[in-house]
Amino acid sequence: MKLFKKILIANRGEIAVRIIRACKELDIKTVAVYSDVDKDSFHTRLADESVCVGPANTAQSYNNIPSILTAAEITDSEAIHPGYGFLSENPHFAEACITSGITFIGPSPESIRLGGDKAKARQIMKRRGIPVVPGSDGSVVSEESALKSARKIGFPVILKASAGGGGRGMRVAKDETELEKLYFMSQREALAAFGNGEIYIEKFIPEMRHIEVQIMGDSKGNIIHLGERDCSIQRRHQKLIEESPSPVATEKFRKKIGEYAVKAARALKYKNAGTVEFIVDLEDNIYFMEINTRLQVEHPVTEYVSGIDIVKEQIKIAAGLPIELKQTQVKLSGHSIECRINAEDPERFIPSPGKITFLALPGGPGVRVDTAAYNGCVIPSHYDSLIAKLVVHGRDRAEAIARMRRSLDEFIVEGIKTTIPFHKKVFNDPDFIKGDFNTGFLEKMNGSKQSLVKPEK
Ligand code: MV4
Repeated sequence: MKLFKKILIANRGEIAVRIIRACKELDIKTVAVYSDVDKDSFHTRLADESVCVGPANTAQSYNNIPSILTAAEITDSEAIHPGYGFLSENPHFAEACITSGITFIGPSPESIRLGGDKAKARQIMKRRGIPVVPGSDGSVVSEESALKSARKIGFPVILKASAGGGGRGMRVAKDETELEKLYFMSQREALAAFGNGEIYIEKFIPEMRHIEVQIMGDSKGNIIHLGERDCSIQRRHQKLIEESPSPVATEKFRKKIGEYAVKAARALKYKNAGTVEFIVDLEDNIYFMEINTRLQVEHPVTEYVSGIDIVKEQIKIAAGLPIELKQTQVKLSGHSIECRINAEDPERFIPSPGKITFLALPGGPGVRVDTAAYNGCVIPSHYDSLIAKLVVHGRDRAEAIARMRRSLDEFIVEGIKTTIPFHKKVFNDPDFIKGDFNTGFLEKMNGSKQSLVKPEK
């Protein structure tokens, strides 16, 4: 049975390539969309058809809803896969697809809306009995209510934007005087960045691990999880390395965090693939942080340990098929790690766009590279700097680390700077090798100031 005849991929780069690959394996025709500067990009070549949706500027192309829907209509596409970023978590887009009679490969507009309101999501989860970090009940509506809530939970507190996620607009206040200042600062920043100034408050957890759980729901209400990913190695709230399983997870821990994740997904009547993010403190206490209602960049590590093709599952679920696996049939094996290879100066992490004059990709046992880069391609300056995901799998963490190290050595990119040298450093760090790291790791490794808490004078 054919799931769909044709799918339009509303994205670019490595994730568009990833989705086209899943479609090909399912014998589904593909339509790529591209902006002027992506005319010669790999995703455009790989798809059966391609449509220009506008100029380089994303507001006029990849984020342009009428343009994307028109491209779907003129090509007779039955469904749209949004990938990550761009329109993937835009409830209006999901709604517009449905209204146009096109299947949106993702959750319902209502789930997307709730997931996008971080303060509301926290409140919903708390009421369902899922532990959340002590903090405000929903958003704080005034400076006074922010102060009241902070006094109750105790300083330091962290201010987060309800519409944010991923760390933008975040501020840490160590006392009342700071909170007064930072409340308005956060609000202004959130308003400017997201068009929504709503702020909520959490107790600041100084040394946390960021651990997230891959979930899948179908239209019959079945929900399963595919284990956790540890994403604690971040810089300026950009994940750089992800792995599964987490070096701190025991069977018991996985069962507990998995149950919380499935419960969180149920609360939103979740269908399709999603991720529930948690904060894990030094005593292994688990707290719900937020739910991401899209396919994530780091999904391949879960694919490697679970043996499940998450993108193919997304397409089957969108076509109305049930998830075939029961939770007890999900078998996780070995260890997988991903390095995000960005077109960036590895010292200063500033973008390094331009022409790739020579490219050699690593390979061999247990190595996967997801990329849209090729010899002679041009990395435009207009988009995300992620150019490749280097993903390895081994029987255990030590084998995965060994495979990553030799793969980083095999990986040659000339013409632009990449984060490969940074990754080589991390994979030689004794604490990383021991699995002894948390979100303060990069700061510790090279003394770089990425801390949210200003050092005392
Ligand atoms: C926190 C936190 C401490 N306490 N929440 C959330 C999004 C992520 N990008 C940063 N986040 C944090 N949330 C509470 N209640 C500290 C961080 C954080 C962090 C988290 C993961 C990886 C690196 C980080 C670096 C600084 C702060």
